[in-house]
Amino acid sequence: MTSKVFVLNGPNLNLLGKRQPEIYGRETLSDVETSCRAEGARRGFDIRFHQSNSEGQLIDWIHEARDVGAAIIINPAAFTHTSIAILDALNAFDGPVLEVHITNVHKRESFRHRSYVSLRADGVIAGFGTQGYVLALQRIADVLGLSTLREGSAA
Ligand code: CA2
Repeated sequence: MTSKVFVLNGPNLNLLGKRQPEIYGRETLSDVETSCRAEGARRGFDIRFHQSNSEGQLIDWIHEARDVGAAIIINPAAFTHTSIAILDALNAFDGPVLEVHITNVHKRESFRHRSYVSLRADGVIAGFGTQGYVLALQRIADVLGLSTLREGSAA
């Protein structure tokens, strides 16, 4: 059966590529989704790609992943630094969890240096731009033991 990998995105990431390109780059969230689906196809993943500005909705998707998901990649955006509720939901998920940040949060304001989600994450990717999502998928493939690329796909 195809492994379902949840790629979850928090508040304001729907504005990616439309505002503050000097900080977050020019790729839109739709471009990120396309890259994740392409990498997912190479790795044999069924990608569940979501974005919400609501904490409750993100938690509901984490709960859904408890039932059907093999792994979670999450950019919780500002909830990274505030949400014990998202941490609690991730703690109830058994598979690998990778935290992704487009920017290097450690180079930014001190309030971005603390991450509740990192208390659960198996790994954190920060500062690699939107490429971080694809790197996270490659890592998930290794962790799940599904690193073989599909025949005919570009590496
Ligand atoms: O670097 C990241 O990926 C962040 O998770 C992005 C969050 C920020 O609160 C975190 O500290 C680090 C902000 C996401 C907002 O994205 C925007 C994109 C374009 C324009 C405005 C906001």
